[in-house]
Amino acid sequence: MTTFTHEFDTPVFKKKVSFPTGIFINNEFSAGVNNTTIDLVNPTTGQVVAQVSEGMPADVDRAVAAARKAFETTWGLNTPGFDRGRLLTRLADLMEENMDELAALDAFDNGKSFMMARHGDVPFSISVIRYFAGWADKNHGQTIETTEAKFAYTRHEPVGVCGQIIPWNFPLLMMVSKIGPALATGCTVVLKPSEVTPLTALRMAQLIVAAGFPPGVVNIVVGYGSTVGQAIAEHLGIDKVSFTGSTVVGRKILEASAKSNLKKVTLELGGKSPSIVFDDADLDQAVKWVALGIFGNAGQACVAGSRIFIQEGIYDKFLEAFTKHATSIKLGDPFRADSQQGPQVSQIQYDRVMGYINSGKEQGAKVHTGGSRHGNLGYWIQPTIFTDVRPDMKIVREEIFGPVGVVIKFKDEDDVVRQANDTLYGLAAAVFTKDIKRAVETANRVQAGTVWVNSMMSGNVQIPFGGYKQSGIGRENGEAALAEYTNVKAVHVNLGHTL
Ligand code: TXE
Repeated sequence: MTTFTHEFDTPVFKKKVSFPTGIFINNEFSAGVNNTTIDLVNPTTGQVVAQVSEGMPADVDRAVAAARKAFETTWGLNTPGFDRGRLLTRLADLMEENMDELAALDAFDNGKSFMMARHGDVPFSISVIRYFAGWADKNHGQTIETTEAKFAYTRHEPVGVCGQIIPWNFPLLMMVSKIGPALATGCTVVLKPSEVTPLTALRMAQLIVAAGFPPGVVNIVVGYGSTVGQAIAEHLGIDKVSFTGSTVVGRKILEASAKSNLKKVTLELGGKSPSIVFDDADLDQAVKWVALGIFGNAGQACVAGSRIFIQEGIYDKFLEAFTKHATSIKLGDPFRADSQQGPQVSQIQYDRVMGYINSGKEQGAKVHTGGSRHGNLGYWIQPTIFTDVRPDMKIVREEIFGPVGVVIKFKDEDDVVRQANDTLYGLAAAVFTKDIKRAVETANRVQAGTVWVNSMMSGNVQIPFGGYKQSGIGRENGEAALAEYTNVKAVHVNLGHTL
């Protein structure tokens, strides 16, 4: 079986880290049925740095059997919500004790800045587990008045065994956003991390054991989408699948559900979110938020504000300040304290993003800044701004998922709302203005699951998150997430009404 061992000796984190990287079933690690491995590549250098065990559909079968048994014996309705919450709280405590290590693993696997992971992704992830720990004994049904001859009530029962398929852009955060509500409501889990960034999930497996979760409650099968992911989506023993990733794969998941057992499906998919800057906005603040919105996490965020709409009165001034900001972003080793942008996650993603940059150039858009590779090693791309774009260009219509924004001029509210909504997606939007009426009216008219006013990318676990249109189905975070993991049962008790 494979193990990850690495001596971190960096300016921000020094420690030897070692843990098993096998298939995690019934609280134990083992090799996959095929005994094959997946290479992990460090995106800052392009070098292979570790191996993890590769799962196969037969490993998914093993994991589903373990999850089913746990659901029917030690978890689900067998463990009171209060106790489920206590275990989740213990898990959050253990995560807190290991914050640096979790941040280091996310940075190592994904290429994101250690400092940003340590002060952003990891504390947010801990808050997710704590928040759902709190819900575990509070997700009540209702009593419902009908007639005096009937007593009716509802119960929120766990859906059962949940398949959870996550991507590589926020490895830890994606994992906890899925397991948090599942475990709080009493579901058991078969999780497939991205084959590109499985390390934090596997380290979390150890913390899950240490927290005291019974065997089979959480199972983790690392593997490729076409094998393990597809097997989860098609599995007859899985009651619900929750997926975050591309819209293309989201469609396949829905199709697999339809063709197998009509398992419940929630999808968090892509976006092409608008950032809208009105001419009365605080320019300095707007520039910083808009830049965070498109260059944060190297542009690898589903909510990235990749279409930047600027009102004509401040277009030139904004573009000048925005360009200055973009060129000042420090690309560097994720383990240096001052690095602001890391590499793209993989060769595939690098090629995909560069393909979009080239298509923008070919279709006649102007590269205002950036547009090229950064350095000679790994998968680094300069922060890139396109201007002179047309609505039909690929870089305006499709999700690029890299540090590449298009800047578009607009006239007034009607004009920008029409352009902002001219997309298949509807994940997020940001509006910058000092005029509260304009802010609220625009927020109401934009078709998106999240709208930020005078900020961008700021999330809280208390607030529901999800997409309109082809950005997804269902909600994560907030109370809304609980409904995605429960069935509502209505019980009618006859108190004397005779036939
Ligand atoms: O995504 P995939 P990729 C978007 C973004 C990016 C593009 C491609 O635009 O450029 O998708 O990225 C698993 N059945 N997003 O190729 O393939 C896969 O193993 C079941 C947006 O990495 O969708 C991984 O675990 N599962 C997004 C997960 O799906 C399958 C985050 C996501 O990978 C599968 C990532 C299949 N047939 C990419 N094929 C966001 N919403 O944040 C793959 N997978």
